[in-house]
Amino acid sequence: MSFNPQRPHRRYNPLLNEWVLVSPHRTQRPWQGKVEPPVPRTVDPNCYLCPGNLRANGERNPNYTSTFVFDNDYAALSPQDDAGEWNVGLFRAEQVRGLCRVLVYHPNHLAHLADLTAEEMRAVIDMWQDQYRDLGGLGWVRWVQIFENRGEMMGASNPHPHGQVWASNFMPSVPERMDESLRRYREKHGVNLLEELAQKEDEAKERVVLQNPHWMVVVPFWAVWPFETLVLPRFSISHLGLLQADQKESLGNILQQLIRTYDQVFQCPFPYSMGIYQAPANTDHTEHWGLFWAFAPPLLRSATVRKFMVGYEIFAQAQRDITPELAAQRLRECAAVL
Ligand code: H2U
Repeated sequence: MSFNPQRPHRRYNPLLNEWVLVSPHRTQRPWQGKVEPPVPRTVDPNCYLCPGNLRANGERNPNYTSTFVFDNDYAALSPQDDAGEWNVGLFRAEQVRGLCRVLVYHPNHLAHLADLTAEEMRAVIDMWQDQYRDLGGLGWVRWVQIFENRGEMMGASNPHPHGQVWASNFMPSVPERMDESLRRYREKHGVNLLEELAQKEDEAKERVVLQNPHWMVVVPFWAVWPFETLVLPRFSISHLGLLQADQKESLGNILQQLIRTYDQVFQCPFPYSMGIYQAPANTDHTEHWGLFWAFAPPLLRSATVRKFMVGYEIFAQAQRDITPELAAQRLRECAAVL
């Protein structure tokens, strides 16, 4: 097979059954678009996530000393499914049920994940695990989505480090597609796609950014965001509830290393959306699933120039300029100076 990755091509994403257009020759194009000023990190005495402070709904936070979880005061989902339904020709709507919680990592308003001690990071992982067990333990929950938006550029409404969890009685569209792809792959090839992916990336090495005995960070072959990564386990595991103590310790370590690496790329707190994928809850057959973290950071050229998902990408298909291999190399270089 002959393949010149420096020429325009498209790459297949087997997780989502979709393609990304890769146009490496465009990296030289001039940029006169939007430049965003860096956001200074300052303490806000009225922060609604800080210990002892008032939230927008008038409730007061406890004087918490570690992690802190509360029901989102502006939840996107409600535990009551009382909307009814509408099913008239093309126009279809269904009632849904769910819970949304805010997951605060630490009392310190300025401490990000990578700033935490190993013990504090472990508390965050324990919190994710508890949330999956607790919400997945509700018989009606199908999908537990844990995520974090870091930085104003990614829509974080407050710099105090926090994530969220949304649990729903339905499979959201992206995991639904992933479920379908993972199931089909297992049926066709008799192996778990995610385990195969970790093994093949380990062999190929060129897209591996970081690794330790339990985990590896790769820029996926089909990455859409310039410095997109996946944190994959090097062992079989389908959900957070099954994580063991030593796996949690090395997970905390590699996640912190990854965030420090990101912060090195453009010498700024690298904005991202991070999401945790794992098997659907209350579902019988999940052998095709795996636990992994996905990081979607928007920065492209500097601390202030981001990639926009617009134009061709809204109407036709995702597109990237620098190749995933080059992005992985750049990230490895940044990791090496830490
Ligand atoms: P983001 O920064 O990722 O938007 O998360 C903050 C969440 O905190 C957001 O979903 C909630 C918002 O609804 N929130 C509260 O629940 N209570 C508040 O007092 C303010 C914000």
